Amino acid sequence: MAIGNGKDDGRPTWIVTGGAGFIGSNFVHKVRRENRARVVTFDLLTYAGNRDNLLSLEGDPDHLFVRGDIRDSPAVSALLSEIRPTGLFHFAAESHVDRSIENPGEFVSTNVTGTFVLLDAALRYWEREGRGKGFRFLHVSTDEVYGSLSPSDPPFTERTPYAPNSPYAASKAASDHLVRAYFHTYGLPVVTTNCSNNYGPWQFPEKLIPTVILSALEGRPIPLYGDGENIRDWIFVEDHCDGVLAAFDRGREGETYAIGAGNPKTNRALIETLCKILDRLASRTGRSARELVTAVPDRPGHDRRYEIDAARSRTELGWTPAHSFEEALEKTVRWYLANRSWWEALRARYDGSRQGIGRKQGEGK
Ligand code: NAD
Ligand code: TDX
Repeated sequence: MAIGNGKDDGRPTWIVTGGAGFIGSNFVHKVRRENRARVVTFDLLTYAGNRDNLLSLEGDPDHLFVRGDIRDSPAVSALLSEIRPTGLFHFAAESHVDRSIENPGEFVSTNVTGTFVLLDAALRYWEREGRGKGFRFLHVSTDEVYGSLSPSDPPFTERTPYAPNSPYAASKAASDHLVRAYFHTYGLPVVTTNCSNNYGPWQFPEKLIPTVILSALEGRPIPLYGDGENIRDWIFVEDHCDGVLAAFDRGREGETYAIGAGNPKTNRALIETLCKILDRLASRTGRSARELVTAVPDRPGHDRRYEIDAARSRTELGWTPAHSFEEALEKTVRWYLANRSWWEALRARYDGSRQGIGRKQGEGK
């Protein structure tokens, strides 16, 4: 397993789990674009992982793709021994709430057991030689671990008690607790980030924003869950990646950092904004995409409101989001318009029905 033409010129090498997924691939591209480190992407390529997300890195001698499972302890240990990284960025997860409702076991297995296996292998590596290299374990988590806010509650901070409501959120909360325990018990240098809802290029079309964009482009119904008044706090994926890097560089060991860009929107308002952008950039019929919005039964246990207070990240990490919501949303729509072949290949592989795009045609219900 060689990276960087096998030369050790003292530059850092990082392992990125889940680097073929949505946020992970944006992160890998950013790190390589800015030449911050050599990168080894370690990814199982589940339905959500896609080699095409890293296509432009083919031929980059400072990027290596390794297909593997974070639950495979011998494989993870061998990877650490061979790569000898100074950082491990843990993005790999089962990430879609609707799927966690249908199939919670997969979430416990990947998000809880997978994180445990990584932590345990990282601890052995750190005790052996990682300590001397200044090794850090950066755990990427979510604001969903804090549960749901009522209209009068202040936004989430790092001090908000955990109250996960979906199997996805509970599995991420469990992984956060294991990360914390490995710091407090063994001293493993960990930092955790808890971020709000991301949007941007390479997001798998089961999540809300790509669902709206692709449904509008294909003239399919745009599914709006429940009364459409649930609130999510939106952040452009590159701003999240900057926050992860800031936490790795400047975060205090054992600490958690809430990351959010201060854009809380109801789903109805967000879809309205997207439809306006789509009508302007991509209307083929002269009819508004708004006509496609269709109320569908609500998600069970659907959290009402998320919102992040990112004051600690701003003050301690010196991090601040660089993108405005409206501009980055339009940039995202333009990306999906310019990268039809990327999502058409996914459409061909997977059924695009509600909650089912990740299921191969003919599979499941
Ligand atoms: P994603 O579903 O797009 O990608 C997940 C990646 O992990 C895929 O490439 C998949 O192949 C890989 N993977 C899954 N199981 C694996 C295993 N057992 N071994 C190795 N690789 C495996 O997810 P995403 O939206 O990019 O989220 C990345 C991380 O960020 C997750 O930990 C998620 O909880 C967290 N997060 C996501 C958001 C968001 O809005 N999407 C917000 C906050 C935090
Ligand atoms: O078709 C849809 N219609 C709809 O109304 C979909 C897919 C979603 N929704 C609603 C449900 C949510 O209120 O939109 C909101 C956003 O839904 P998702 O895109 O599924 O995201 P969410 O459930 O909020 O979780 C996301 O943010 C936090 C990510 O999937 C998680 O990985 C991350 O941790």
